[in-house]
Amino acid sequence: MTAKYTLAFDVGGTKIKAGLVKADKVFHCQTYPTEKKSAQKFLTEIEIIIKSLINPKVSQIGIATAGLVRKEGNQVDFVPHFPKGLINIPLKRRLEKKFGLPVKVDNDVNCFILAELKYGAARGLTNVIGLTLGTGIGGGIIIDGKLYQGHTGMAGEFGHIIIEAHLGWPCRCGKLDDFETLAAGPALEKWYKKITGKKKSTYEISEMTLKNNPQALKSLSILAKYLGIGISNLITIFNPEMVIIGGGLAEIKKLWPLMRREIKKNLLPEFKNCPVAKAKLGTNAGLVGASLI
Ligand code: BMX
Repeated sequence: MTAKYTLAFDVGGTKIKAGLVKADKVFHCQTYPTEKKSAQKFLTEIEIIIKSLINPKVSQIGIATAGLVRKEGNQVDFVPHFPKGLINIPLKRRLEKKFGLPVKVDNDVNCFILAELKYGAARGLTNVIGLTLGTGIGGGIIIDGKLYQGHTGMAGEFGHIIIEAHLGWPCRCGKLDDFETLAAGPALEKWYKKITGKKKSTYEISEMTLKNNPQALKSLSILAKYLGIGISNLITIFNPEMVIIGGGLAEIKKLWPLMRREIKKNLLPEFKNCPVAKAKLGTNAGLVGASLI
């Protein structure tokens, strides 16, 4: 039998990854800067990448993208972290017409959790929630073994729930003090700046935690406090078998005990045993998941 591949994309606010996916393996993986000047330029970029990767063994195109993806039409609808030009893009319709292959589009973290369910940390489970802690906080929900998409396909935008409303920190979605404003990657920099008055990158702060720098650890513990509030709320709502966490911040070793303690602190005894585990598939989860939607 001829091996069938998905030509998969993982589209983020700064970069686009693309490759050919078969099961959990990714071939010819390439990375490009996201073309943000206009929807037209973005679509042209996607088409050029497809032309460079497509071959007769490709049976479908799968696109994992940050942003809210509307179910009917698989249109990328509203993308808070992208420039205004990149909203309401009819990706599916346009690419299907041009390449004559089925095109599927879904949110990046929906794809992440599908990949973790099939090949990663959530294998064999049926009720799981996933979060990625990166530029934003993305979410994916598996209920009874299936991705829960909600009424219009946009369920699981965990980054935009409101958990505190006193700081006035704006999210790019327009709201103040939402979960990702307080607890994603850029938030670590903001907490560090609030404590020290100094600017350091997320990477620098994470390195400083390894050397037990007190201000870096303090910033991390504030971030963990907010992760504890958000994630314990999600556990209370979904009663999952497991919570899977991925994204850049999940690589900070010292975050884990702090975050787990803060989550437990906020939970009813009945929920305290819910395991909070690290994702297994690493940076390929989005591409692998794009082949599963
Ligand atoms: C934001 C939102 C989500 C996305 C999440 C993780 C945009 C562009 N993104 O909450 O749709 O899943 O970030 O995205 O609106 P990342 O950029 O951190 O990978």
